[in-house]
Amino acid sequence: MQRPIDLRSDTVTLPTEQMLRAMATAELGDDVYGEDPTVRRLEEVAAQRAGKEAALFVPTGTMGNAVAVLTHTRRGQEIIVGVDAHIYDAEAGGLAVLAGLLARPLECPCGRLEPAVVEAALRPDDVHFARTGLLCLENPHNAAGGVAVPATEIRATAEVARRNGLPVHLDAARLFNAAVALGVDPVELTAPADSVMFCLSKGLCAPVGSLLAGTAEFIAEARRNRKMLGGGMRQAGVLAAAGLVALETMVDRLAEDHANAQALAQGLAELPGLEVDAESVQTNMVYVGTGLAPAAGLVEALKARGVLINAVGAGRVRFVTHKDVDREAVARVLTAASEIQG
Ligand code: TLP
Repeated sequence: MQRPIDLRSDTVTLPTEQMLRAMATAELGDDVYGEDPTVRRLEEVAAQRAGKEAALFVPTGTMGNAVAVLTHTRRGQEIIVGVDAHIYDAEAGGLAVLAGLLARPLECPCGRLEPAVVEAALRPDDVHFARTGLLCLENPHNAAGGVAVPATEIRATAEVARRNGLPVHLDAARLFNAAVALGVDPVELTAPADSVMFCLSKGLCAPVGSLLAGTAEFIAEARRNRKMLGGGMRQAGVLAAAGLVALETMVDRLAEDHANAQALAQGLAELPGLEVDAESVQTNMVYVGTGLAPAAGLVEALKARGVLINAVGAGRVRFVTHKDVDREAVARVLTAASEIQG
């Protein structure tokens, strides 16, 4: 029996040999004392790649987002966010529980928060209202299909916040997927935001780790909030070492994952009973509607044929391509799916 083809997420990727070697030989110290040279190096490289003054290494994207909102806002404020943004929809209510925020979830068609819609959601200065404290954008937008939102559109939405003195946080868990898909430097996408979070542990294949980047002042305060959440790690250089290799070696190859996702989408679109918009697939995610058939049925039937995917609703599933899924694996997935749908 062959190993299953795991398309549940790009988070399932295993570290490369080069990462494991770097981890084994990393120079280490106690990072809470600021003495881990490998973490420091990663934070410097990450800040540079994100075009910000400073960066902070955090264990997960979820913690990076939580630290960001804690650092930008005060309890009782409102955060403007897309209704299906990860930070609102898939981070266990951290906005409310940890940061004491009210969410102002807005429709976000195709991963875009329209400037006029954001403008209309801003609270006037009135004692009845919570103060608007933060605008959060996501790019690529996961639930919208991994779509990469161009810099011009991010800038236009962020500009509304800027004009109104509101900080902007960008959840760019898959920042480099967006940059590769759009053919731009990541800095173009991050520039409109005050802070940005990106992950090393997804398509870049590091085992653990994300970065939060922003001004030096913001990151100094974020460091305190990370400690409060229990994210002050000691010899974290053992993880940062893999992150450095991820940034050095794994960014350009994301284009392969995108091409494989496109091939998968086109193949699935030909099968009866599946709803796929191959044209909208820009990065490494393929969301598929299962029509009237329950998504769980397709998940189980594919699992029986050695293909793992996730249901993301009663009638919707997600396939995610990554380093450990090559073109031959895509062909096997399509064969398995055609046996079921045929
Ligand atoms: N996303 C995971 C799941 O939680 C859905 C995945 O498999 O896609 N922001 C965005 C846009 C994300 O997609 C994710 C993870 C996170 C934040 C959180 O990152 P982690 O998993 O490191 O906490």
